[in-house]
Amino acid sequence: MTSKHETPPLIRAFSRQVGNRPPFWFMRQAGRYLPEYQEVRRRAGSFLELCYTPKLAAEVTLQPVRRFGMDAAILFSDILVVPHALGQTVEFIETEGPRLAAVQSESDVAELSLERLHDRLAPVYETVERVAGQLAGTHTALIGFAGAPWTVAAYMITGGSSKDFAEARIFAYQQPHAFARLMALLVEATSRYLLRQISAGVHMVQLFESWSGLVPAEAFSDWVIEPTRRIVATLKAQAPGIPIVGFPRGAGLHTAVFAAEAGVDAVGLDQAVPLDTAHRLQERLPVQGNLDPALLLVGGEAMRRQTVRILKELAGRPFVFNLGHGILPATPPDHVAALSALIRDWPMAEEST
Ligand code: 1CP
Repeated sequence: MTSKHETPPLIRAFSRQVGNRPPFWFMRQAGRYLPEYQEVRRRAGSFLELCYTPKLAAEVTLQPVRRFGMDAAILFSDILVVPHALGQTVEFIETEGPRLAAVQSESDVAELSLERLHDRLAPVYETVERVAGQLAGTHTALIGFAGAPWTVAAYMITGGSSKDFAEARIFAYQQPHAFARLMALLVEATSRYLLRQISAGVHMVQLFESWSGLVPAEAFSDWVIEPTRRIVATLKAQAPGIPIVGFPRGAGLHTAVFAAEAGVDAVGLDQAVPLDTAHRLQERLPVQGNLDPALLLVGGEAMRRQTVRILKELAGRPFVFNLGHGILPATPPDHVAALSALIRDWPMAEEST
């Protein structure tokens, strides 16, 4: 326990402070790899029901922190609650993933509405309040999040997951006006949604641009950087001091431009980003990443070796340890415990290399 006014280590890292060891959390740290999650998930019935039941959502948000002692809890919800709150039909099918009533035309876009946004998302804000209340007085930060507009639009247009989201790109090229209208709506909805998460008590927010790797180079500025920049500008004006992390997964050569132009306070990196590139990016802003989730699943010496490499290269500058993407469902919880211990004990772990 600590005083209410002490800043959590995670938040200090985003104001470019470097502590003894970097703070850490893991994308998808709550979820199917944890037996205690499976138990609550069964009780909730459907996945969306779990997201919209504050007591249960708060419980699964806190489960990984209790077990592993990460420096942050991430709100348990999903990026697709925003389309749902805009009036689109969204379901999660057990073995298949999300299924949405695909947006196929400008009239489909016109049917979506901001009117009931906060109504429908009220349970999510209540989850934030509950978790923030339980974390008050601890060192653990609470992370809010949303999908970035391109990634959310890709699901909305495709009607579910996809390897390449070709339908979404085709829609953007064939119906540019409808696409622009959808993106503008998502910029507005996402800004409002994140501002409410902030007033309910999150300490920082992350924008997941999980599918930025599918955006053609010529469109990267219009589809990824500009919408993010607009959300960031609104948040900075209305909630200054709340760090914003952008995670442009798969952005490759565009990552540095994203870091320079999107206005985010820190950039999340996937495992394809070389560590020397990450190290150079730290001259401009804090970075977060980027252990391959497959190495966490494998565990042992291979996991340890790459973790030490990442820490040696990045921990001397503003840095938050994370994975390059979400925890895989088959990951043994023991490996998550071992990784957490390795980071927590840094730099002592270095001596045994
Ligand atoms: O219990 C279950 O069976 C559902 C599995 C599950 C879980 C645990 C889904 C379905 N979403 C979530 C939670 C979730 N989703 C969190 C919770 C907090 C945490 O990290 O612990 C977060 C941050 C997300 C964000 C999310 N959802 C993203 C962005 C991050 C990423 O993974 O790239 C995306 C793309 C989604 C969509 C989604 N939700 C769920 C599925 C199966 C999918 C589709 C993924 C795909 O297209 O491959």
